[in-house]
Amino acid sequence: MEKLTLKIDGMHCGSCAVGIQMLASQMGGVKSAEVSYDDKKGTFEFDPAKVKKEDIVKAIADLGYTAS
Ligand SMILES: [Cu+2]
Repeated sequence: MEKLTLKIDGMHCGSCAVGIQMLASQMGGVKSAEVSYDDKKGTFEFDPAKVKKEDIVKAIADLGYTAS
């Protein structure tokens, strides 16, 4: 299991954070997702054999946010 912390730009309220959190936790291979609107950060725990860091970044970008 690998842990990844991303800086997430483009969130404008707490439900943005919840939306990203829900999307990420529904991805196969992602064990946990915690997104903080206040910190503009997200922490994801994932299985690198099933999902790549780039996949998570892309999924967040598809929602309209910038993860780096
Ligand atoms: Cu929002």
